Amino acid sequence: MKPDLFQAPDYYNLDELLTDEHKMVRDAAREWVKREVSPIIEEAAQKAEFPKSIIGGLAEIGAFGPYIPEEYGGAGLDQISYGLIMQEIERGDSGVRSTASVQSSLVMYPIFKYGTEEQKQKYLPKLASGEMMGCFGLTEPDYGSNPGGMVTNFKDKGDHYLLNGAKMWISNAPFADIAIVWAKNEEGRIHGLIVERGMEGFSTPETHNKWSLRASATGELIFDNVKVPKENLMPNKSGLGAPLGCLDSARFGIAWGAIGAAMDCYDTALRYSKERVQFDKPIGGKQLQQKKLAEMITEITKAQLMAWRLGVLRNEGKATSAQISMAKRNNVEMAINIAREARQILGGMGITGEYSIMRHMMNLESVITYEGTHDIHLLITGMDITGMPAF
Ligand code: TGC
Ligand code: FAD
Repeated sequence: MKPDLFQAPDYYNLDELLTDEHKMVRDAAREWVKREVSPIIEEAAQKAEFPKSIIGGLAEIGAFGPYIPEEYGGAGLDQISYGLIMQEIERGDSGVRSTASVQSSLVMYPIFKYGTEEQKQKYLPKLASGEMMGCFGLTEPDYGSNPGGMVTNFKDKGDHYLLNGAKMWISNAPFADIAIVWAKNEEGRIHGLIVERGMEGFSTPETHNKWSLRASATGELIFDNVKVPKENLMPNKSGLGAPLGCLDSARFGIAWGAIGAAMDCYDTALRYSKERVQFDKPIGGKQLQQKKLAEMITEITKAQLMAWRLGVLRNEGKATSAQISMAKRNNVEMAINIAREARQILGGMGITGEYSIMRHMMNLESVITYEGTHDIHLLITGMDITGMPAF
């Protein structure tokens, strides 16, 4: 892969909206991605391997639980810092950002929000340092967009719960030490359980043959009469709103992360357009290529403004789930469109692993699908403005 010459676009001087702490956190993540992710990510994606060697570095830049209080090992940062870290990591690769999103918003967040003090003390510091990795099991083979229909269930057996069922498409599953598992009790109410690797009857087969998110490990979670200790149930919230609350946090991170992927594609295409000469002129001097580039920077700028405003609302505790859905949907579509256009600017070179664009484009096919599909987020906006669910 070519050396990483990334220069972040900031067309509307958005840096002026950031605090010194935001910029420090972002620049540290940016520098780390350039140093530790860019040199290895193409090979990891080609081999379809999650590069476990970067787990320690992710922890050091505060990517695991950025907004979890320091007393539990988190970085105690605000929501905009969280967003900026996700942006920088996804500038490197959406699969690496997935690992950080899952660990932060889908594993640490539910333990912090819904768990007991003992669970927080036991798991959060180890998750923050990367000593322990987690995954989040909501989706099932027959229940993807409609997780409320899940059939995974647990029964009260007196001194333990007995868990049965299966989850699929689970990021980090093949190597996770713990899984946050959403399952129904005998009354059909959804609860979150912390299932640990090594519990008898619990297995995590890897999902192979992916053309997308190849540097992220995806797998299934299979529960065959797994005895889960009663103290592993998170008691402080139940119902579908509990997992969906975690998704709000992760979707917010994705709204920022997608900007990173788009910035990388735009920056690569802009540089290439100035260097590549056809018909005796750089292709960047041709109107058709300028139209693509000008539209890209316009869309990136709009997405940056939306993410920043959403971050302010999240910091104030005022962002609604529907506002988060709108940003996730808009920004991921923006990124995938930019990846497709940027790929064309590079001509044949655009399909090679010499450049990051094709990898981003393929990754974004997962990002536009997971954490609620593009269609589902549109329906969430539709429901919010009309009051009528059309799912
Ligand atoms: P509905 O009846 O609308 O709601 C059920 C209860 O949930 C509450 N609620 C929310 N709470 C918090 N945050 C949200 N975003 C919420 N949305 C709804 C709601 O108020 C209600 O509460 P209560 O107390 O009245 O019971 O539920 P529904 O069954 O009609 O479904 C609504 C729908 C379609 C929006 C929801 O099911 C949905 O979002 N589906 C998409 C599924 C999804 O996003 N799956 C993601 C799986 S995890 C993943 O993809 C990780 S990828 C990780 C990575 O690698 O980065
Ligand atoms: P379906 O729900 O079957 O949807 C198929 C199509 O139908 C989509 O186009 C959808 O938009 C459309 N559709 C569905 N319902 C409606 C409707 N009511 N009206 C109109 N159209 C509709 N899940 C986890 O729990 N944890 C993870 O860590 C995780 N990681 C993932 C990693 C990857 C790489 C991928 C690809 C997925 C991951 N997922 C994870 C699962 C992901 O959240 C689901 O794939 C997603 O929610 C969609 O579910 P589905 O694939 O079953 O599609």
